[in-house]
Amino acid sequence: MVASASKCRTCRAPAIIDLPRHNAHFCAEHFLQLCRRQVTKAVEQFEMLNADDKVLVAVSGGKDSLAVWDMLVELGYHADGLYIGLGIGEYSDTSADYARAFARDRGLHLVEVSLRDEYDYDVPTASRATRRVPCSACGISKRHLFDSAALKGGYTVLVTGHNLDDEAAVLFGNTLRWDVEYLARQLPVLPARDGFPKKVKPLIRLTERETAAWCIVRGIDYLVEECPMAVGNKHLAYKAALNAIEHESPGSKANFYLGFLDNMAPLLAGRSAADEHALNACSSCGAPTTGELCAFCRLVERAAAHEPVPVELLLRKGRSR
Ligand code: Q46
Ligand code: ZN
Ligand code: ZN
Repeated sequence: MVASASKCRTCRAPAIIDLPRHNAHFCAEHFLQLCRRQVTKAVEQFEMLNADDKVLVAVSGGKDSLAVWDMLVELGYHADGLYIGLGIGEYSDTSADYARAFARDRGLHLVEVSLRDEYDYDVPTASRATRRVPCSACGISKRHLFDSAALKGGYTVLVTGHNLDDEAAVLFGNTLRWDVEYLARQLPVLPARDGFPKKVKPLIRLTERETAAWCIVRGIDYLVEECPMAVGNKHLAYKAALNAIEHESPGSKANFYLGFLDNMAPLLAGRSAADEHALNACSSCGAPTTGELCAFCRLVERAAAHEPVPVELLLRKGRSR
């Protein structure tokens, strides 16, 4: 990760990582300290968590979600995990193993929900049945199940592992389209309202390289493989573009996203039409929605009636496009 002669900025011991955007190298101990400080700073600046919150962390088995769960427990929060079995072939089976092993080894509680077992469908089938791209069907499912699991379990906050790279890439996409509606809602904290739990993103000040390094230093085994459905996703192209800029000009990514939060987000407050719609209860599941039936129940209706679609079928289709 780093040239062997480099020394930690704080203690001058041999460094294990260089962080060009901080123009410094760090040893393991002071790297972890920097990560904790960045998370604490985000939590405090945006009033994400209180000491007495009951926290539910959405975990996928990947580096970000396991790192944020680990950090919050280490910082003294009461935090349980939530794993959603999306039914994306082998990827989902392996990701579940990582999430379970993490929880088991640390004596933590993992709530599990399986789309196939509990709702009779999986993401590839929902994608085919609703003619949506897999990530759209997946997103509708995850958002609904995050909300319902948090409310059912009496959790006060739902945490996701979105990091600086994720948020900067989403911001980049929203800016390229000047999508004011999405820009106005791209905040690291969404307050609880009308049957939705509070949702927060404590990793917004850490890059994915840093969360991966956190896991390595802390001995956390995580699933390195990305979801096979992400191939060809625009999000990955935006990340690559931002990485190229970051390489030339370290710190650009943080300036872009954190600068947006400081300078632009306040100007957009109140510009989201979604905040204005009156919500009523879904006639099937009771979740808040603008229509009669919520998007999740409409998706389940069609996906559960469809014969199961193996993930390989969608991947083959993706390759031949
Ligand atoms: S899990 Fe789901 Fe992601 Fe896979 S299908 Fe897309 S949204 S890429 S975070
Ligand atoms: Zn040090
Ligand atoms: Zn519903």
